[in-house]
Amino acid sequence: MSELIHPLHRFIRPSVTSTTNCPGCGNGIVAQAILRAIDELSMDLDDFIFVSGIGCSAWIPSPFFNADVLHTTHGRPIAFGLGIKMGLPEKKVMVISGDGDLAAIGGNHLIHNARRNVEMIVVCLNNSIYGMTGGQAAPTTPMGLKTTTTPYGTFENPFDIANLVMAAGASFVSRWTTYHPRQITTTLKKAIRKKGFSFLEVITQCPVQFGKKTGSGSSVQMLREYKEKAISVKEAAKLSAEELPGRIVVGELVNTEKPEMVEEIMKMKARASGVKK
Ligand SMILES: Cc1ncc(C[n+]2csc(CCOP(=O)(O)OP(=O)(O)O)c2C)c(N)n1
Ligand code: SF4
Ligand SMILES: [Mg+2]
Repeated sequence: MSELIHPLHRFIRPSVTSTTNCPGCGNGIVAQAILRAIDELSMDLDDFIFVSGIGCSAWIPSPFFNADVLHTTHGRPIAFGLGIKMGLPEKKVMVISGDGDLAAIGGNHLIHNARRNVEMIVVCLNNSIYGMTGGQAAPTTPMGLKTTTTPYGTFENPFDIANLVMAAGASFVSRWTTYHPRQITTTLKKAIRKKGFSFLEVITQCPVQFGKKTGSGSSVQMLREYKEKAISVKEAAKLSAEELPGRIVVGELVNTEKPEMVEEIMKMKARASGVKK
């Protein structure tokens, strides 16, 4: 009998034989959706440079993708991504990291590179917690939740990351959940082709650190919750502000054209050196 090989297997680094993910973690769903987008665009991993910070989700490209990957420091993947884009503008830069990495310690890199509209794809896996380090409160943790660092409940209002990035000026912003893997792939195909800062927030399950604390428990239960809470941008527009809390607005939040910083710098360099472009 011939061996069945997964169609995306060729994208996986041959030396990888095990995973760091806990059973039921959403990371695998997102990893597969990303690779499927690259496959469906008939692109190659050599067209990309992947960058991640530190956290469970940062393990997605490194070591799993058989590609050029920078597994950087906590909070800094977007800064590394900008450096790569400046040096190798022909490459697609894809940052894959967590809500803590991108919106807490890395928050300024996130908003300023969204404002600059630097061409890169940023996939933010938002599990509403610091997963890898043991379940500390993140800037996305719901108000009142008891976590390792907030034993009596959090007392901070959480960020809506996609809205934050949209307000900062990114030209493409979208949100889905791990209940929507096909939509993640379709969105990423658009994001990869976009000239500008393309941000995809994926609400994802961490059954071990987050699910245990909310009582949601298993990843199946968490996926069911995503299904029930998800509402399209169009449907959400019909609801009042009082009806929206507790819902997850999914879909394309913004898709617009505006100057992209790396291209503007190249044009300026050409002007400064007297080369007409
Ligand atoms: C400068 C610095 N501060 C703190 C840490 C510890 N640290 C590593 S990962 C992490 C949080 C990870 O959370 P997130 O980015 O949401 O990723 P997840 O594990 O949830 O996927 C923290 C606080 C670190 N490695 N470096
Ligand atoms: S701790 Fe949570 S985010 Fe990290 S691998 Fe386990 S389930 Fe996934
Ligand atoms: Mg997290």
